Amino acid sequence: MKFRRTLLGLALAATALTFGTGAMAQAAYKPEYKMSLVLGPPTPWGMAGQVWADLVKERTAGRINIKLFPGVSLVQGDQTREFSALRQGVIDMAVGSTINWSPQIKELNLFSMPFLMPDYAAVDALTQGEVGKQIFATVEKAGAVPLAWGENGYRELTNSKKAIKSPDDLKGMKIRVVGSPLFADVFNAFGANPTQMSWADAQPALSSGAVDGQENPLFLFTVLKMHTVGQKFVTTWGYVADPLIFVVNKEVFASWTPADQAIVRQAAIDAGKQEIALARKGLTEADKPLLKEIAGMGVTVTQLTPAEREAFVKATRPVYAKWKTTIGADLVNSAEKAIAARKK
Ligand code: X2X
Repeated sequence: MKFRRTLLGLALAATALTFGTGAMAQAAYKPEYKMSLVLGPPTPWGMAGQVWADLVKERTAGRINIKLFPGVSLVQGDQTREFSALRQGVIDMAVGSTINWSPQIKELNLFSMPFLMPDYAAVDALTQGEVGKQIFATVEKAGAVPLAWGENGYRELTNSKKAIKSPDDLKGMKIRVVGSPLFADVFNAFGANPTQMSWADAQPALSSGAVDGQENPLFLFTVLKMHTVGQKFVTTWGYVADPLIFVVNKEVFASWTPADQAIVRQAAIDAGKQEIALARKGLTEADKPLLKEIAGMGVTVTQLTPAEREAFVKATRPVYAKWKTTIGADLVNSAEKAIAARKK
């Protein structure tokens, strides 16, 4: 009898222990995780976040619940503080642009180097190759867990004044820029008047005419109907494209089981692939339907000839040389080599 009681006691203790550890592991999971984004759905960027969150919820059977905070609302719209907030744990996870994190991670300026990436194959040669791995190692060292690449896209020039065909056409024009001083250097090289401001401030500045123009991927032009805030001219010059990076705060990532970590990582990769296709829609087909759609809004769309484009490239060479040193010549050289070797 005594023996049986002891056995029963042991069994009960073991049960308590099992439940105990279970409860502890569960307690480490937050009921909800905060995901920061600049642009929400229906933009490709916003869809990247939405698809990632949905896949994670489904594949973890609701163990990991993610809420989207577009408009970088967790940092009051100040997008260049997003990475610091992520590192500090104010933000649990994010899909963020390399431009917005480049004030904290100088290597991310690589993608903002003027005219470095002439086409989508060049973008892929970087993000999907060795350079991409190096960049992820740098992000990891900076204090976050990078999981996958997405894409904001080629940033085309829009303005309210005139068709831009040469650097001279930009003289004196007030252009909104964001991110690191690299962008100010680029627009100063054209003799323009760049002003650094967040996306939240850019929209009223465009409406009121406080700035004449801006640069952003063209899906944003159609989603926001930028022609209604006076942006009547678009120049496709393909000077830079900003990738997006899916990241998770280090402590948050470490709090998940290896199986859940793998799920979150794979969901980011899957969402990233879907999102990149969406970001390129209308721009990779031969007749570029997105440009037609914009022209249909009564907007003058200027596509530069190779010779016209070359004038912009030339004007920015000193900026390129200066920033090559800041970013790290080795990394920039690797990027140049990867692009030269790309499959078109
Ligand atoms: O602010 C911008 O221009 C945007 C939305 O493209 C970024 O967050 C980099």
